[in-house]
Amino acid sequence: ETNTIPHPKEKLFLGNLFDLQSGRRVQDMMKLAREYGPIYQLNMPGRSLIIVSGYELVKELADETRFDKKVWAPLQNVRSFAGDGLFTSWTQENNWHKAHNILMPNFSMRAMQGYLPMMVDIAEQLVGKWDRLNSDDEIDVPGDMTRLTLDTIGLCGFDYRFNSFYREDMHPFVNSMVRALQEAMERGGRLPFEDKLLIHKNRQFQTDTEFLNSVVDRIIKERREGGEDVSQKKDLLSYMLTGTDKQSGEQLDDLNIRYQIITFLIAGHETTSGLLSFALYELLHHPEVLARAYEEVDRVLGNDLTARPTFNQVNQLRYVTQILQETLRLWPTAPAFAVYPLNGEEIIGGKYKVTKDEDIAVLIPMLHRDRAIWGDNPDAFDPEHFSPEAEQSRPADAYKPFGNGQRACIGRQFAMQEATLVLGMLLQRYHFIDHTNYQFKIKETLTIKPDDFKIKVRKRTDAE
Ligand code: MNH
Repeated sequence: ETNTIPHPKEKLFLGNLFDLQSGRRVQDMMKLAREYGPIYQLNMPGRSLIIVSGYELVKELADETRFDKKVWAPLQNVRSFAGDGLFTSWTQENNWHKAHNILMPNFSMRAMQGYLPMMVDIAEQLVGKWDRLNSDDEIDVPGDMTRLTLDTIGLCGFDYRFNSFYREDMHPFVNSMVRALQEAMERGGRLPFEDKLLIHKNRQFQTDTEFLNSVVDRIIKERREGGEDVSQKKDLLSYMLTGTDKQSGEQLDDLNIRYQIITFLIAGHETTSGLLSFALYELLHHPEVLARAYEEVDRVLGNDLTARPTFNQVNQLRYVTQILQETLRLWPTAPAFAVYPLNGEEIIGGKYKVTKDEDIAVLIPMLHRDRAIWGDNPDAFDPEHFSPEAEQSRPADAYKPFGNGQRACIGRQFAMQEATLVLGMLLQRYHFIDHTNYQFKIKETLTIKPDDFKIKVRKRTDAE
C-alpha cells in the first residue's frame, strides 16, 4: 500500500508547467515546499519531478546502495557542451570512473597547499582593484567575485590567466558560459515543439558552445606547445593530458579532455563566486557576526597588509569558515541535485513510491531549513550552527551543499580554501558599506547569486 505524493493542482494538458517560472524556479520550488511539505510532485508534459527537502527522506536518498546520481533534465542539456565530463556523466559511464581516479590527486591536502600562492596572486589583484577605488566608486559584488573565481580556477587548474581584472567587461568566456547555461535551463522548461521553433536561441547556443570549445582548445594548444615537458607541471591540465587511470590503465581521450576543462572552468567558479557574494550580503546584515569576524582576522592574519597569508593561517580562520558554511546552508549556490533508484523503484518514507522515470530532486535550501534539525528559526543566519559542538551533534546527511557520496563535489576543499582566504583578506582591509540599501534578490541560472548587489568599501586604515 502506497500513498500519493502531495502535489499542487494540475492544469489540463500542461499539468504543473506554470508552477515553476523561468528565472525563479528554485525560489518557486522553495515556496511550494513550504506549502506542500518535505516531498511533493510536479507533473509537466513528458516529465515528472519529485521534490524532496525533509531530512528523514533525504537520508534515504543519500543511501548509495539504493540511489545514485541522476543526470536529470537540466544536466542533460548541459551535456551538449560538458559531455561526459565529471559533473554531467552517469556513474556507470566509463569516463566518470576514469576521470575521477585520474583527477583525485589534484584535490588532496598537499595539492591545496600548492594552490594557495596562486589563490593569493588573484586575491591580491582583487584587493589591488578595491584599494584604488575612489571613495564614491561602487563595487559590483557578484561581478568582481566572478572575475576572482574564474581567474583562480584558470591559474590553479590550467596555468592560464584570464586576466579579468585587466578588463572593464567580463571575459567573453563568462558571457558565453552564462548564456549557454541559461539556455540549457530554459530548454528544460519549454515544451518540446517550442524548443525547435526558437531558431535564434538555437543558433546562439551553437555559437556559444563553439566559443567555449575554442577557449579550451587554445589552453590545450598553449600547454602542448609550451616547450617544457607537459608532465612537469602538476596541475589539473597536466593530469588530464598525461594521467593514467590505475584501474583500467587508460588515459583520457581528447574529446573527454575538452569536456573536463569546460566542466572545471564552469563548476570551478560559478558556485564559489555566489558563495562569496552571499557571504558579504549576510555580513552587512549581521554586525555582531561581522565584529567577531574582524576580531578573528586581526588575531590570525594581523595588520601587515603586505604579508601573504600562509596555509596555516587560512586554516586557522575557523570563524570565517563557519560564516561560509552558514552562508551555504541558507544559500547553497548549487541548489539541487537529483537521484534515481538503482533497482528501478523504491518506497521512501515507508509509503511513497518513486521510480527511475521520475526526476527525484533534493532541494538543498529547504533541506537546510528542516526544523527538526535546525530548530524553530531556520531562516536566521547564525554561524553558531557550525560551532564544533553543533557539528558533532548533527546527523551527516542534514547538510549537503556539496552533494552526496561518491558524486559529491570534488572541488569542495578548493572552494572553501579560496573563499576563506578571500573573505579573510577582505575583512583584513575593508569596512563594507550598503549605500543602496540593497533589496535582496536572487538571480538563478544553474546556480544562484544575489542579483544586482552593489557595495562601497572604506579602508580600515583610513581615519574613521
Ligand atoms: Mn562542485 C559536483 C556544489 C565548487 C567541481 N558541486 C558538485 C555537486 C554540488 C556541488 C552540489 C554535486 C552535483 C550533483 O550531484 O549533480 N561546488 C559546489 C559548490 C561549490 C563548488 C556549492 C562552491 C561553493 N566544484 C567547485 C569547485 C570545483 C568543483 C571549486 C572545481 C575546482 N563539482 C565539481 C565537479 C563536480 C562537482 C567536477 C562533479 C563531481 C563528480 O560527480 O565526480
